[in-house]
Amino acid sequence: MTLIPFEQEYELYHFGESMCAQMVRVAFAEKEIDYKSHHIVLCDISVDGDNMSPSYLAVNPKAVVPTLIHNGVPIYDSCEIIRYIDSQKPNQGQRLRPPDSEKIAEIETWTQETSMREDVGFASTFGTAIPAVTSPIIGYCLKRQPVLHVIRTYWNHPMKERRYAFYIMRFFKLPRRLIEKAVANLAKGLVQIEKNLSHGGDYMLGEFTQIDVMLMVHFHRLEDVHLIKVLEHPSLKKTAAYWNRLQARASYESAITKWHHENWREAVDVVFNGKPSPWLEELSTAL
Ligand SMILES: N[C@@H](CCC(=O)N[C@@H](CS)C(=O)NCC(=O)O)C(=O)O
Repeated sequence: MTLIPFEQEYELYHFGESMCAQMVRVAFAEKEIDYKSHHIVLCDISVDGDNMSPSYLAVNPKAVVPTLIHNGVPIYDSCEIIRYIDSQKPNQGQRLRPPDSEKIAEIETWTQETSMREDVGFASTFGTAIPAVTSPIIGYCLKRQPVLHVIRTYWNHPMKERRYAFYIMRFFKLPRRLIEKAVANLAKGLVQIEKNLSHGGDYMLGEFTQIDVMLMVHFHRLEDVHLIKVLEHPSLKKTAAYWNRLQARASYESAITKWHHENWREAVDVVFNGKPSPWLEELSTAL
């Protein structure tokens, strides 16, 4: 295996507003593990993006973030990274994967549902639905970039399906039926979260685990896409209180809001112009 040059035991390549990167930063914060940060601005967010640069491709040939380098060994995929750091330092900071097979099974089920997987259809799970409702923000960031620059940059994306997805967001819009599918799956996920919280504990399994790391990031994104008002629905009272608890954790600020990026924030302001998402009503009705 090729080792990646490193200076510190843990080195994280990540981008401030990437959900996969946010999950990993929250996990690091909860585990109180230090890392050297390499901030990789994504090409879809800025004309100066560098995830497609030869130097980053040498770290991650798929050109995506996050990548963890542990003593020179690369670990890809946000869920893998969270599993890995919790197993490396089980007794440091918050235990994210408790040593209880039933709990691990439940964590894995929720991980499948909430991760940014590439092995299921787009918008077909809670985790893959969120990028669909985020597409207008990414579309806006891409539209700020010169046409030829976007065509050239994404022509070289190592993941072919992403090449077309970015072109669609730059030049068209995602098909309405895909957003409808995403909204239906978001509603399904929210109902399930409320049901899970009926045990009366503070977090999804009672104690704080990897599931809560992932959901903290999803709820933050629901805020960005102006859908968070769905939590005002009378059937989601426990979920609304849960989201307040998640935001009160120190990791929310240190790993999420502290990493806001100006291009993304400007896009959110322009796209929604202070108004709720046009999909809010459909989402509330689907609950
Ligand atoms: N399954 C991977 C997905 C990684 C991923 O798609 N990252 C996105 C940001 S959340 C990215 O780097 N996108 C840039 C691109 O596709 O060019 C994970 O969970 O880490």
